[in-house]
Amino acid sequence: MEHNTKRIAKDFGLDVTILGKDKGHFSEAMEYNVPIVVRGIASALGMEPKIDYDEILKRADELKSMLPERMPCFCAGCPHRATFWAIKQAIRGRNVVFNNDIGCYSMAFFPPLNMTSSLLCMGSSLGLSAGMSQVLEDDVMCVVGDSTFFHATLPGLVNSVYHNLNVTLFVLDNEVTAMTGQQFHPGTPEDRGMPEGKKRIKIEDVCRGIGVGHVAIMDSYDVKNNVDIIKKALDFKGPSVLISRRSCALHGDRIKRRTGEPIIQNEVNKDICKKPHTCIRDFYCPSFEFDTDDRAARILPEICDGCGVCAKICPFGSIHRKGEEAPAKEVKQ
Ligand SMILES: Cc1ncc(C[n+]2csc(CCOP(=O)(O)OP(=O)(O)O)c2C)c(N)n1
Repeated sequence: MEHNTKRIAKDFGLDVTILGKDKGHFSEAMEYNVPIVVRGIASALGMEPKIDYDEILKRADELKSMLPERMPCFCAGCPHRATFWAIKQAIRGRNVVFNNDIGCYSMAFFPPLNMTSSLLCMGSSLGLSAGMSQVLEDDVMCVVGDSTFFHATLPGLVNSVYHNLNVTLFVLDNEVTAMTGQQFHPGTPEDRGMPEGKKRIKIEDVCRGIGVGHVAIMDSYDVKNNVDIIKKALDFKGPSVLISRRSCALHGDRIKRRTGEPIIQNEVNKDICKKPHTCIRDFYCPSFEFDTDDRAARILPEICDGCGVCAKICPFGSIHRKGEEAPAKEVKQ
């Protein structure tokens, strides 16, 4: 922008000084924040900033240290959490390379999942996997979102089919471009808020059309069945695509609130809970709270979105939907 501004000024013969990165008022690299911008403007104008930002930042750091540390995590009800839970069970005992991509699912890189081997840039995961699959003995898998599939994964998929590579691609289809604010994309179903006049393109149709030999669709919340579906895809020789489908929890809940569909939350039955804390430590859903009095898990009604996946993964079946006695079917840990 700075160089173009200079070019335009030159074209119009303007005798103006243009200040910016070239003269060192702003840095060439890294993200900007308010103090950086204010200091840059002040230095360009030869002034001292009127606010002492160093003091404010020091104070903010002090306050930050008072908060308990927590890794960024998936929202309550996020289907990605359930998909990764199933993937974790399915790859147990296998040598796997798992390349990540850019979207909400990038968080699988962080604890407690620690599940992916690389995280580079949008669309990189299948390209990297395609290369790796030609030199590694391991199962090579990668994950993209539905938006990233259309935006930056198609060339890698064509390449994988053309060379018949042993890669498994997970497409986490949550209907929207969740991370950047739930925008629609070509795969958003027409009846889930897609603007009128747009035509949905189904991810499975694209994959089959390109010639992917093994394409399966999973319900992200159906953790138990998904473990077997994933194992089968990993055993398949050639490129395989697994589409894990469930609405982004925030998007889905917004539609439910609009249509009046009830959100039935879950609760922990403290008489059954043996306090393994799987739900807090491993499942890492923000709707769980640790009760410091009795060391049991508690579900916060203001956060729980009623997805019910916690009930499926609880090793003691101590979680159930409010108003129901029995938990959902247990899933082996
Ligand atoms: C080349 C590039 N374009 C755009 C972005 C901005 N961006 C970050 S995440 C994202 C979309 C993620 O959507 P999706 O893959 O569907 O995953 P979700 O967040 O829904 O799980 C975009 C467009 C980017 N990081 N890189």
